[in-house]
Amino acid sequence: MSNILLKGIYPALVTPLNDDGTVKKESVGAIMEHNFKNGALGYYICGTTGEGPVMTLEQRMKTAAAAVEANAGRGLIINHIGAASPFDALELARHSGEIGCDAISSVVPNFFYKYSDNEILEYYKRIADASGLPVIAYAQSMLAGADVVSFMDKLMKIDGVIGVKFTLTDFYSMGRIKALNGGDINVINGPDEMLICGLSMGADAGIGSTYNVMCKQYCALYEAFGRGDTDAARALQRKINRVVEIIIRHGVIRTIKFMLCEQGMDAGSVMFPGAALGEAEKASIHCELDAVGYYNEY
Ligand code: MN9
Repeated sequence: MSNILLKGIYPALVTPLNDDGTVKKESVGAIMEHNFKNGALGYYICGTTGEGPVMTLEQRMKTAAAAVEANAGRGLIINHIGAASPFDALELARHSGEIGCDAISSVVPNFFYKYSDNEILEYYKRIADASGLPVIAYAQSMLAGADVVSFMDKLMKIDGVIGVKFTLTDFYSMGRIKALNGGDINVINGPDEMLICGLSMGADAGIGSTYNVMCKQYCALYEAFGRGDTDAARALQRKINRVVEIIIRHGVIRTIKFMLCEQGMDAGSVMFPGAALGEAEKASIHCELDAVGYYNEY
């Protein structure tokens, strides 16, 4: 039986927060509803975009519960549970299984210590057992420079591990990872501005921050690529990247939250110590987005 679980476009959901850090439950539902309408097949929650690593366990559990409830079985909810303390990660893993998430994901431990491959493998084994759910590794900057292909080869031998969200830009390694396990491995593209590159090297799906605000365009790109229309896929990637460039320049999470607010979804503030956008910068973002046609042509 194939283990390929993800096929298509999954926004890395921003976490809508009040200024005091409490989760705006209605807004979680509103942002998910908006993106379901535009073709999302589920959500990756509490990752980098979702600010999970800087939220408290309570914030993270409330976000996950709100997402599972709003999802109502329609798509996949993938909960990123990586945390500074592995005990917190285990607790989040258990909670994900209890409340009915569909999969969990985690960065490798840890920001502060360099663990051996065997220690890291033990970590993934324990979060898989604690959750009882499929596990998707998250390869990002902490794995840059490591032999990510042989690491994934070892990781795929652990029961429950089904693939990797690959947020590195070494697409040669991505292609080699997709060849592991006879191709029966979920490889998910991380860098939104290079989705077409990931698909070219065999990625099954994409998870990304800017999908929150351009889901329809990303789904069209994914479909164009799937039917072999590379020219159309490239044109869509270029169009998307005009907006991505603006988002990156002004700060990814705060700018996406502002864009959602403009479209009637109250995505609220970013986590402390992230600063809010000032009124002048908001006006400038609006003008820049208008200039590339975001309000009419996306
Ligand atoms: O994994 C995100 N990567 C990080 C997804 O957050 C490190 C991407 O969606 C980026 O935010 C996006 C903009 O650079 O590609």
